Amino acid sequence: MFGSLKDKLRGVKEKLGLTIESAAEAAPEAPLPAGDAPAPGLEEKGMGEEAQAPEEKASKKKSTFTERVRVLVTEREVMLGEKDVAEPLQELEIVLLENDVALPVAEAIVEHMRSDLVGRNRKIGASVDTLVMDTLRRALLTVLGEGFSLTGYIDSHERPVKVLFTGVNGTGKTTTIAKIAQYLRKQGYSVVIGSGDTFRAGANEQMKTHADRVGVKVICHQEGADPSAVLFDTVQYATAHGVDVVLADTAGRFHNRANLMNQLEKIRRVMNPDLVVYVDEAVAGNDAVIRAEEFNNAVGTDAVVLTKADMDPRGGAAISIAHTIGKPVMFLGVGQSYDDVIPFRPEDVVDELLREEE
Ligand SMILES: Nc1nc2c(ncn2[C@@H]2O[C@H](COP(=O)(O)OP(=O)(O)OP(=O)(O)O)[C@@H](O)[C@H]2O)c(=O)[nH]1
Ligand SMILES: [Mg+2]
Repeated sequence: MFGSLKDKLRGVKEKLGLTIESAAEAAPEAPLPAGDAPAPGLEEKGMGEEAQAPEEKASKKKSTFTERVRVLVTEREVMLGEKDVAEPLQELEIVLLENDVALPVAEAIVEHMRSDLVGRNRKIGASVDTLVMDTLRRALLTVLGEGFSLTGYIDSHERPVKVLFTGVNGTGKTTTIAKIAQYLRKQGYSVVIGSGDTFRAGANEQMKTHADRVGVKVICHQEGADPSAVLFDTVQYATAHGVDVVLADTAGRFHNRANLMNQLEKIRRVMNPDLVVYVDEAVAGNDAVIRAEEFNNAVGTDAVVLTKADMDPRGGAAISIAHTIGKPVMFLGVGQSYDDVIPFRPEDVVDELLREEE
């Protein structure tokens, strides 16, 4: 998962680390006594040059550090200027964009890193790596949002909790429903599935096969029936039998197909879902982000599932989608078996992205 981005991030981390190291090394030869260091505030206002002791100024390599670094070395404390970090951060932005991170999200990450690194005294201590990793980690976490715990939601809401799955064709809605059904059953919740794709030939059979394999009841009508009616019946069944969760499948559709979007609107009215979940594939990168936004505008979205993350070396959609549409990612699909679904926990995703060994 996200192999290409991980590799590239490793390069950026190294470069940023080297930049910080060289900023520290280029400081005056003899460390200043702590009391003689110019105050950080002066540096931020660009007054450091004037405030600097003449001997310190003389010992600096002018070509490298004019208006560039206000480096103070006091037990390896370093103060970084805008220009110190400009090049590695530009490189980071390019790496993010090349890996399908949406432009505003890449900018937000870079901006967060810049404000985190620049203009403050940094005790780099033994490990520049740690400084770089921590900064990158914080920047990624700000755009990944908080995630969404489905079980937490179920526990705090009246049952049955009704979850409606939407999205374009072939992205993994039906498979995801089977995976989530299995996940919820393993956590002790009872589940019923509504086979709301009455449009595509063979969709009922596909859903039934999945449901049988994960041991969950499925409510079906005939092909061509009104999906609202199927899902209404599914909710009735869940209420009558004390079932905890309704998972409602729908036919794949594009947001610009007015009749199909109206049908989805009717489904919403009739089954009154607690959560509308948008499913798309991580491998679609920016397209997934754009489509998610369109669905969110057209029928609303409460949470997102990104499938096929196992086949996505870039990770751009996973990083961008929550920040772009303002709705959390709930699960990642990571393979073809029923256990291949993992709750989206931003900390785990960042760990994966910054993990050193393959
Ligand atoms: N590698 C991988 N494949 C997946 C994942 N999720 C779904 N798939 C595959 O994607 C294909 C489409 O999955 P479906 O569940 O039928 O997709 P759908 O959105 O219901 O499709 P329509 O009902 O036609 O719109 C199947 O071959 C799935 O096995 C995943 O997380 N990883
Ligand atoms: Mg389907």
